[in-house]
Amino acid sequence: MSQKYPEAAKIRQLIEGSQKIIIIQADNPDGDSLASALALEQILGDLGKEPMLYCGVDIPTYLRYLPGWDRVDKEIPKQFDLSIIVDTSAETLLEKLSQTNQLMWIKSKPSIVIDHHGGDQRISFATVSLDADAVATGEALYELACEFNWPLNHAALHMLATSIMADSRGLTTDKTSARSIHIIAELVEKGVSIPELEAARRETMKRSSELVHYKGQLLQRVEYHHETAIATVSIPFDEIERYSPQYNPSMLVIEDMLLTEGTKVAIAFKQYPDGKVTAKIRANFGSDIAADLAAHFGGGGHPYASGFKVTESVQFAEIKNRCIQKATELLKLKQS
Ligand SMILES: [Mn+2]
Repeated sequence: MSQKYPEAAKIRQLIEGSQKIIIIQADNPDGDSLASALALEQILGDLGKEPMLYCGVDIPTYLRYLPGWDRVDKEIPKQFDLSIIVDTSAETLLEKLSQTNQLMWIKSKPSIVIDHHGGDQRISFATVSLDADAVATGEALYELACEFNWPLNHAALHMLATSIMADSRGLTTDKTSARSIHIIAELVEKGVSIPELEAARRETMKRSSELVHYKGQLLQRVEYHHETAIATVSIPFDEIERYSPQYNPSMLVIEDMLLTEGTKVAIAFKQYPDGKVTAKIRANFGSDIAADLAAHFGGGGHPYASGFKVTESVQFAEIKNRCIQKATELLKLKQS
């Protein structure tokens, strides 16, 4: 038996001694957390256990192509023997559990954490925490499955591959190791079809023909400032009303705006009838001004993705000009 993870023996012992097992995703579910939770559900089921799935927030629509997403519940069952928290080591991401007083129940039973984030954070009440050096939680789960000779049915194999492909962005990220690629190869040998996985994912990216045409209109209206350093687009309220139920108009074009040669920052403004203006900001690698730009207007976010909202009665043109000015200033500071 390999000794990849020193925590493995304890994990096995806890699972073997439990019947009802609740699998917990944090309040920011993604492709890795959901697919690894669903893989674990299959494995535990085949081991004769009774797995249940929990997540404090709704599973985002872009993940609903994964069969089984609708088994994820927002309530912790009254009775369970063990919890397994996947894909997080941050207690702050379990806020929904503490808000609803369900965290007490989790703390009253043994808890396993299976994660791969590699930071200093640990979930304080965990009985055992595995923070694997792996590109995805699915990779760590696969290693455990091999070590324990866990059964892997087709659905489990499919979900493990989905999890690894999601977090490694198709085996292209920094943390993708030779082992990650080997595991994908092994999963393919066991019957997983990567084209099938990709086709299912792409299906969720498809949009109505109306939205495709609208995206074209938005792209036509992109304005560039300071050569092409800053790209902006403005979305009036009638378009918000018409298209938002299908898709967020800003998100239709903002990534394409960032793909313009020379563009460092992309800003999508939305105009509301009461004078409110919102801005979504995205920045390209090396131009990490998004958080500072948003903060200047009372908003917030990350260095490469942020947003703000202005409700004071200022003309839209004025807000837009000030935003472009501030962005120019911040970009200049970056260069100096
Ligand atoms: Mn992950």
